Amino acid sequence: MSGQTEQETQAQGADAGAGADAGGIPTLYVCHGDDQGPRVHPCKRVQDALREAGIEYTRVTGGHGHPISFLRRGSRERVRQATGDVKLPALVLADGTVLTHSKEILRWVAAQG
Ligand SMILES: N[C@@H](CCC(=O)N[C@@H](CS)C(=O)NCC(=O)O)C(=O)O
Repeated sequence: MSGQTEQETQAQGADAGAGADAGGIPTLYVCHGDDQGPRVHPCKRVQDALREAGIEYTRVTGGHGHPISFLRRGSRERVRQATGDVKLPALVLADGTVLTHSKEILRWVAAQG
């Protein structure tokens, strides 16, 4: 299995975290598509990479993702509070560092080896 925790949290729910969780595990904010769909999907790509690298993370569904901004639905206020932006995917590291582009996240994952 993967190193992923089962602690999925809806970002708009009352218990959504504001960043990395208390245990120092990074928090990954993804769109509603999560890690389904084609490998080209950024939220899937970063989760595949995290799993392959054996890096544990907490997944938060941050919103209904869509490349066209006006087609996105729902508030992303919790994502903005946690990451300073509304882009998905975004990874918040234990030290509070925010990685907001899938390429940046993939670079960080590759550097953990
Ligand atoms: N170039 C960005 C694209 C990210 C992207 O397209 N994310 C999807 C969700 S996986 C999306 O719909 N983004 C717009 C959004 O945040 O709704 C990346 O690779 O991180």
